[in-house]
Amino acid sequence: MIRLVALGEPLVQLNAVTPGPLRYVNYFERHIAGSEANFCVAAVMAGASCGLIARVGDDEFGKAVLEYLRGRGVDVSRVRVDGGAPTGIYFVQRHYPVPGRSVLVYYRRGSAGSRLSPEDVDVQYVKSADAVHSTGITLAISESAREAVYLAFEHAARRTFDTNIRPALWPSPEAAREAVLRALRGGVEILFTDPDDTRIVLGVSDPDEAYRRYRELGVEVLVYKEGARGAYVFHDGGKYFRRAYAVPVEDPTGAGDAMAGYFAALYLSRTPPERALDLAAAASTLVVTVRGDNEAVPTPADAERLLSSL
Ligand code: KDG
Repeated sequence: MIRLVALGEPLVQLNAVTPGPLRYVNYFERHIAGSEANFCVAAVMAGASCGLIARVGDDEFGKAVLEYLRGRGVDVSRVRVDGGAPTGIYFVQRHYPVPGRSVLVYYRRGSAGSRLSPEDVDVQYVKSADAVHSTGITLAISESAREAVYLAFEHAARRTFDTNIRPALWPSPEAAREAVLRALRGGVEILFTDPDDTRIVLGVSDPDEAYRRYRELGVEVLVYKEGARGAYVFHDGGKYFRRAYAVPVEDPTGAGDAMAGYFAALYLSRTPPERALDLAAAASTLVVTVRGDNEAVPTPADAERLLSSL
């Protein structure tokens, strides 16, 4: 079984039960999310093992994160409980101002998760994994978290990375660009990204041009997500496009993480990239049909059922 490790902040998500501006939303549904936690759940669903390196607060929400992720089969043995700061939370505003899209409103500055630091990186644990994953979110939340990612990447056998640039978390696009380019420097085997992030990182958004440029930076496999249109996988000089399925969208948050966790787990266990992308696209399709970032990630058999129903 492929063994993955991810670094990043797990968060409590308060998802608006009704669509529209948050100021008129009276009910929220609580979920456990955070990009790398979502990645781990998806990887486990796809048949890998995944451990999370993170911090949570010594509070009820921190307990909820640990119990939920443990229950989903994620190894939380390297999630440290930090009594000095609270577990981070965020709200999801749905279908407003753009129908079909969500807006994330963070209350996480100074959170326990953002205090992730190189001290939390158990080098032996990292070295024993087949691959280490992180995202631009972890690079953004604090300098110590960013250094933790660079340290883990230095010791990783293989690296996977999702640019996940959340403009609300960065002082400027240039800061994001610089941090992402540094993460790519040691050689990332699978890069997950999209046109918006690639415009920031490379100044281009055409998928073929993006592949050419990322390849020069050492990326072997590029998963280029074009949202509601579909996604490409580029590898060995070739490309394959998977059109997205048209489904009713409840909340697209977490779709990219489902695709990344699923794809990484399958590809690294030697599933051909085209097949891995088909199944990963099925996983991310199901995620957008519900609130919550990871509850609807399917088993491979259910992903297959969706693929064969189309
Ligand atoms: O990809 C989904 C994430 O954006 C969401 O779970 C919250 O981790 C999160 C973040 O920092 O945006």
